[in-house]
Amino acid sequence: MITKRKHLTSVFVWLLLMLLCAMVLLAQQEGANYDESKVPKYSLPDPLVLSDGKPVTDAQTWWQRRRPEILSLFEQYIYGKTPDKKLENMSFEITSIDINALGGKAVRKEITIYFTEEKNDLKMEILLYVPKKKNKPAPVFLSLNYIGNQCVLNDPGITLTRRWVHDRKSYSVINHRVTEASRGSHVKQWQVERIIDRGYAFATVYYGDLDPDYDDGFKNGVHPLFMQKGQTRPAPNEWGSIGVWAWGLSRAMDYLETDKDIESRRVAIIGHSRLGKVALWAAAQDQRFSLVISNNSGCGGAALSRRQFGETVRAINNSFPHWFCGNFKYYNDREDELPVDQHQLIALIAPRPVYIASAEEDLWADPHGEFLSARYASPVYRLLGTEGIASNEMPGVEEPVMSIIGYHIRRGKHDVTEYDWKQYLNFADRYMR
Ligand code: GTR
Repeated sequence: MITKRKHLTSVFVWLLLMLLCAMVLLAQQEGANYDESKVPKYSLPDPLVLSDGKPVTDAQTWWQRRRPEILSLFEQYIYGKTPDKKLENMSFEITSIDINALGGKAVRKEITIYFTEEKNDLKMEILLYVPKKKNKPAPVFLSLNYIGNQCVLNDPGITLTRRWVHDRKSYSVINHRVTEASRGSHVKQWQVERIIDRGYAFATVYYGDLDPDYDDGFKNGVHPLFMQKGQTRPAPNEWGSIGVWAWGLSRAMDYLETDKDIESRRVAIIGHSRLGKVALWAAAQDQRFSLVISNNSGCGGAALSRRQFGETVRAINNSFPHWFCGNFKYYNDREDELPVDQHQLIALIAPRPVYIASAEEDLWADPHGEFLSARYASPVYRLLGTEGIASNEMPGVEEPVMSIIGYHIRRGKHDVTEYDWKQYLNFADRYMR
């Protein structure tokens, strides 16, 4: 009887906490501006003007001077610098292979990358599906996922993650551990079978393998491996969690370069929402990624910060203090003082193909601000001999623009849908074949 009452009390406290969190989130979202006429006047830093005021008029000056300048501003003030240090004792091991996965259409492999010699918990698990119908190595879509590799397909052969995961409103996560019910719980968001049928391989890693997504003082992920003696947290200009997640994509790339089934000059990275921010930052730093897709990445991703539409710098830093570097917090309510804005993140990807996708009801991510980043990155693409985005105006709903900077806004909410994937595959067919 007493235990039952105790149980009820803890359920009640839990519900109350959830309600409070939801209220805080709603209050934040309610305070946000959703009115285009209230967007403050702003002027964007010009990607084609050097810090000494001189214009950039040729590709060489872009590559040798302006691009490094912009990259270092993003490192210093937004995402924090990724350490130059290499982990000397990193190794990988193929832990399982099934040559008849997906009803015989694909080979499934699981690969563990150990970050240290000890082969302890500092590791990440790559899940890879390669289409069997192919006469040469396959191009691949690589992505981080939110609740473990088992969520992408209902395949009993996938190792269930044993890590801490978010309770993302899901019956398949209990006390921050996934259950069997999480197998295939994100099958719609991933469309793995469609990807395989189109001749692409698919690779994914659980982002929690790299760093858990809560403010843990940077204790439980990869950060401590790179700290100096006596250092307990990253310096204000050193990487936050987004930086570590992006680093993980590059480590997955290191493996893909060794896999004979994969055409490693054709690796597309895709990320949704916070992981869309990660995909953009990864591609800005690592030019081995040949195509990037940002799905509803919003503030700190594709959306211009200066517009202060939907999520603001203050809101994102308050809710997710661990995502960006310490220096970024200075720009709470001071967006106009930022030394860079997000169109320059897109410019760092030039001239590689990049696709930015928004959703009509996802105002928190500022669809118009996401489109404008594509537009204002375009001069850099043009300097490098490509067209940039083919439309100066925001296109209508579900009228995708398929230029080298691609863009669409679809009906509906913050999510990755079948509609999105159809566009991404068309885009990849065009620029990655
Ligand atoms: C929101 C956050 C966004 C976005 C999103 C997500 O709460 O404010 O920046 O990244 O989470 O990742 O789902």
